[in-house]
Amino acid sequence: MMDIAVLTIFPEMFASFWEHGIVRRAVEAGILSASAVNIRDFASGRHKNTDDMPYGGGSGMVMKPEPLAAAIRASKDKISEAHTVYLTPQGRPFTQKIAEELSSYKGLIFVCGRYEGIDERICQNFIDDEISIGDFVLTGGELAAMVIIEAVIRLIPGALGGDDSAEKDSFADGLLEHAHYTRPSIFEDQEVPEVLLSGHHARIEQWRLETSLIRTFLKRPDLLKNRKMSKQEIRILNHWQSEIGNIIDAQSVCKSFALSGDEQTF
Ligand code: 4HQ
Repeated sequence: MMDIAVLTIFPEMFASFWEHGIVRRAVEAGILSASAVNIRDFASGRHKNTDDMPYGGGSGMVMKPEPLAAAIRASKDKISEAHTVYLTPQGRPFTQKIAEELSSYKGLIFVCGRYEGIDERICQNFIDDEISIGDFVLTGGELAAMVIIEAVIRLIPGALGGDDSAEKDSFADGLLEHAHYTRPSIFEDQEVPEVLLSGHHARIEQWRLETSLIRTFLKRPDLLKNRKMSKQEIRILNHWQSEIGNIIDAQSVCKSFALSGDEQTF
């Protein structure tokens, strides 16, 4: 059973998130408990302010430390051994590996900032981990928290409804997914690759690995650089390399017969 608390001044943003799809299924399966906590409930004073002007001047507001500290303490009391995450562009870039890491905690607390962010003393004394979902600017950490929560929940055993689809996903083995097709077998003159209709399971698996590898090489070569390849994968890439070599060799033969080099622009 994983326990998740999200600390935010906009808890309503999470209502439909908790009620749909994989999050709802995980809660109904009894493997997840999730809630949004309103930081304002921990603010004091007549106006229950959660933000204030920045020391040193300048534009924008900063989230006050006291309500945040009280809200985090209350969540830590409820969730034993919780790992506390602050969403910020300064955090470590979120990856599937970090999703796997987070999925091993019994409890997660996500702190969502608004405005210019939270008082530095909260970062220093109440936060275990800072994570960014990418190099772009959001208005608050709420959407970033949802992105991370979704990626984490689907890794909890039983969250996807029994089958092994989490292991077969993009990134699970460091490659992009192969192409997918469904009926009809001909759509606007475009046919489904013949091998997929053959019923030959070994050849289908070989085709899928081959398209995964080539797509990864073409679209995200960076993913291949830091990845240990299997013998079969090396065999596939060697095969493509020699096919490409054949094409280049054929060009060289043409060139040697050509009188002018007009076709060769590089
Ligand atoms: N934020 N990845 C919250 C982000 C962000 C990101 C900007 C977080 C504003 C207050 N969070 N502050 N990128 O852009 O996680």
